[in-house]
Amino acid sequence: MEKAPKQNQPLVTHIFTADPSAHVFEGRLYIYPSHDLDHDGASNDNGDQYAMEDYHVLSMDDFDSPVVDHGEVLHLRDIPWASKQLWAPDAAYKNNIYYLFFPARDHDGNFRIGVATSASPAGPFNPQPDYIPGSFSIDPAVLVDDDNRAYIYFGGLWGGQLEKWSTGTFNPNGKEPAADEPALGPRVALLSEDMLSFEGAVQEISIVDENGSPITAGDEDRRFFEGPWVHKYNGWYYLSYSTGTTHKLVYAVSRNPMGPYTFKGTILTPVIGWTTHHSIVQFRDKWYLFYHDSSLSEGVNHKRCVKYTELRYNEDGTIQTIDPYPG
Ligand code: FUB
Repeated sequence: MEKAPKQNQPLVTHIFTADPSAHVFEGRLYIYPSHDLDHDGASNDNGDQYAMEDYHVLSMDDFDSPVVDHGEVLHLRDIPWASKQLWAPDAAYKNNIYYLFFPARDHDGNFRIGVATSASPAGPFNPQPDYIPGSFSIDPAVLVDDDNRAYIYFGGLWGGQLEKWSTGTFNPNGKEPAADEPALGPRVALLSEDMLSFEGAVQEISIVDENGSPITAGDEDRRFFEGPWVHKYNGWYYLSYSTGTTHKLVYAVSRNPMGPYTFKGTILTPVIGWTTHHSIVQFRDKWYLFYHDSSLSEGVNHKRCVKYTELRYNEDGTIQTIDPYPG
């Protein structure tokens, strides 16, 4: 058990953690991170350095309480369809069941998205024997809306292979669009009532600028790269994501969970390390950003640590930009 966390400091230091998906379940905060491995293997744009093999769940009663590590809740060896790289997960609650959604490479080397279930938010999680039919790419994030419909958002470029799925089927030579063409958007699908499959077709989300023109692939300060997250505030859907090559967390808003979304601004300026990945959650009367950086390993990209900080809205609903290293 670790001490009570401080804002902008690692939540835990006994393991490397990343990609935090935070939720309030049963009145407590639960964080579903990736569990980074401490290794010196190859590092490349394909993401081979992110060689994670299991998931841990972290939780805390509130921000004044110690962080509990619930230990290993799911391991690669127990997932029949997966071969390697358990990347950024998310969790959801519906039907009195907790669902863990996670990406991994299948036995052909393609990223797919799987589901595992538990009676407890702290796991352990029992994986389905196969990945979600029709799933691809990485970084699932699930929103259970006020009407109890559940939407799954996902996608990521480069190692996450999204550009290889732009036609709907896998093309090993698939490329990002030209700089002046619309960028690839994250994907969204409605989840079936039992949360184990997609209902209807996977759709691409359009992200547009203030004039309604699509954000282009060359607009690397604003285009989607990976790590989609959707939360709801005052009746608006907020889609936030990483810009990858420019290392920002940015957001866009819509009245419809499936978009189109209008680009609004930057949530978090670049952190130490290449990747930036986050979640946004309301706990009691405040909002929080959970994110990661590589400060715990002094800058090693694949040895990251999860942190949190308060997130504030302006009166017009825009989000105040956060500096991860204040003062
Ligand atoms: O943790 C592995 C990958 O790095 C995630 O899936 C991406 O979002 C990036 O954080």
